[in-house]
Amino acid sequence: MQDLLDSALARIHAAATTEDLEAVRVEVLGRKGVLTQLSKDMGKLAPEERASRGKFINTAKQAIETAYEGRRSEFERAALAQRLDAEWVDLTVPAPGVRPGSLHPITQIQWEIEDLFRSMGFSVLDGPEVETEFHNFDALNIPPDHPARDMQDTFWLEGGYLLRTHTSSVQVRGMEKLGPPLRMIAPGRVFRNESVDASHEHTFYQLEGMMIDRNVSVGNLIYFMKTLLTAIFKRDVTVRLRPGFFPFVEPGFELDIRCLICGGAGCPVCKQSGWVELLPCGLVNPHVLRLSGIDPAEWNGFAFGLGLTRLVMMRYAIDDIRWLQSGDLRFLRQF
Ligand code: FA5
Repeated sequence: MQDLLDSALARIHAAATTEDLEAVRVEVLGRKGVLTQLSKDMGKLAPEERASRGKFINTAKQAIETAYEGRRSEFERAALAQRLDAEWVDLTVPAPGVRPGSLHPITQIQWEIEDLFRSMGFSVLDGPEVETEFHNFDALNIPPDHPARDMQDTFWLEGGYLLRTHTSSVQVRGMEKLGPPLRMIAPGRVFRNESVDASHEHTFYQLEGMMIDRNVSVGNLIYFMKTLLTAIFKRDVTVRLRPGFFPFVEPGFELDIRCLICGGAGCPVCKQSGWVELLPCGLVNPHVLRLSGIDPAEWNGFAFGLGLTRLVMMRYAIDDIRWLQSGDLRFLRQF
């Protein structure tokens, strides 16, 4: 009888499929199974044999059931592992044939500059592209007959509105809304009705900056401009500061960068001059502060208007501004 138990256990362990396993179970424990038959035959035994037979049957039944359950859960685990293997999907694998998109180089640099200025306590402001004449011109000390208006050919809209010609309009909104002390930058799209060439677009990006506080000096302005250019170019770049005229700053400067396309030798981007106008800036004209309700006896500040599109051209040595809005994927895939 011990043989019966041993062989049943061996067959259970050796069962290669659930069907084999089930067959052993039925053969041994089933209604007509060997052990069941042995139990039924107990009545035929002499009483002294019955006890030991009963004990054996119970022990054997328990051992077989335990072995059966163990083997059955092995089969279940293997089936589950097989199913998981078959169904496993890596959701991070890019779909075949689909190229992931990327951020436009202007957006990349804009975000870099935003992070830099945020780390120096500046807020990032947004303003409307459709502007009032007041915010784009008058509040910046550019009245209707002022020659500076001619320098920024304007797309006029109905009702006296216009497409903003520069992000300086957001300076005005920042001063009106937040008041002094103020540290803000305002990146955005601007529009000018001018003919397009290698360095001029009708639609391009600027990034305005303004700081208003007590005792702000040209030294503060130069410090922030240097920090900005060092962070963007990550190397020494040659710049020059020359007087610049903008009615909303006094004194005003033009900060030019040595052309990184030609190294200063002259090319269409720098109009053969070796220098690219990049960063006009200056100390805010007291009259502009007054127009926005800020007392110039107590407060002063600096402002700058970075040519963001041109900065991107210099950073990546892009030799024609028209690439940037071309939508040409061969160009965009490089970034
Ligand atoms: C202005 O727009 C002033 N609002 C800047 C300013 C702000 C001065 C605060 C002082 C204080 P400007 O017209 O020079 O200035 O334009 C600023 C920059 O925009 C230029 O240096 C140049 O880099 C860029 N820019 C101007 N016109 C174009 C154009 N058509 N295409 C691409 N970039 C341009």
